[in-house]
Amino acid sequence: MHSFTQHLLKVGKRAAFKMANRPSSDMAAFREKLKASKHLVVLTGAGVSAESGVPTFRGAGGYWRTYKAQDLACPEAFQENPSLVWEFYHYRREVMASKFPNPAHHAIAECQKWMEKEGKKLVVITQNIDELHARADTKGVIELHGSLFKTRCTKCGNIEVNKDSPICEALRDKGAPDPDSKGANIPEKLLPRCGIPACGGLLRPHVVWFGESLESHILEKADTELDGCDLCLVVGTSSVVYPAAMFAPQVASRGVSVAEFNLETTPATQQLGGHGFFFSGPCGQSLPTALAPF
Ligand code: BJW
Ligand code: ZN
Repeated sequence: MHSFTQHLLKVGKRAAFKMANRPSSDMAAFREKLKASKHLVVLTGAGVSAESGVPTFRGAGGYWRTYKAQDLACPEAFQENPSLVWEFYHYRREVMASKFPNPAHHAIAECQKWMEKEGKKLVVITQNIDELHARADTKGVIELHGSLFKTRCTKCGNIEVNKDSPICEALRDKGAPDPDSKGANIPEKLLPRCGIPACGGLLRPHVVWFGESLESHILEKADTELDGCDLCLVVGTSSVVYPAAMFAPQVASRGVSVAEFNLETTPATQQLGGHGFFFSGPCGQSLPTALAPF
């Protein structure tokens, strides 16, 4: 055969393969899968809280002062300047007082309720630390990256729920986000300290920073759900941060349908395959339709 014809055939085959393996945006077909599902996993990222007014990490609002969130969400930053990192987390804790779950969080929580009534299971695995899923009344949320409202002692390891506002007097009125704000340089002894009298160590936010391992019991719980689910939703995550970025491909490789809800495609989208779904647009609009009770 003429090499040019061969080339055309190859290109055509590749295009046909791509088309067949492209995720579908057929909502009715997705709803059929949902109706049949007995074990649904919903993996969420910052985009699920975006319509509540919580900034995402890699979007335009992902800066605090002149720092990218990722620059402060690492152990090196805390070691170098715990005051600055505490100002950042103190600010984010205070901001959450004026933020509320949005229709996406509520749709997931409602779906969990009706699935449970039918003897089925919906489990949320979130990368978010804002606790908005729990505030929407979703039960048993698996928090991969910890919580803004928990502290961990750097000396004795004690973990505690802490919803104090401010978390300590020295942080009162600190943490302003504008780029020209100066660091408060709070001495370590005035930063949040461990309440265990014999300890008194420096507290840190109980969150997972870059380069740190996720808690093994949390990862095991997540793995069990991912291995047992028969449908998976991936909502509002850029799918670039590991290990969460592996979860959708891991489920799709078992031949299970994964439905992605995002404003834009992500590295996960190409790995959903022909049995996957992609729904473009704000999830506060798409999820209430997708997860409406039957
Ligand atoms: C909407 C929307 C709307 C907006 N509707 N959608 C393997 C390969 C390469 C690197 C690594 C690897 N394994 C580990 C690493 C290193 C590292 C990593 O992944 N780096 C990558 C960046 C390359 N991972 C780690 O260090 C992890 N630890 C680990 O694996 O330990 C073992 C190990 C260590 C080192 C090397 C090898 C192994 C720990 C990761 C911890 C992440 N921590 C943070 C901070 C948490 C605390 C805090 O909040 O301050 O977690 S970083 C930040 O990213 C945060 C988020 O949970 C996480 C994910 O971000 P997310 O949620 O996806 O947000 P965005 O902003 O990125 O995306 C928002 C999306 O929403 C976008 O797609 C929008 O389009 C969309 N959207 N509005 C629908 N209305
Ligand atoms: Zn302690």
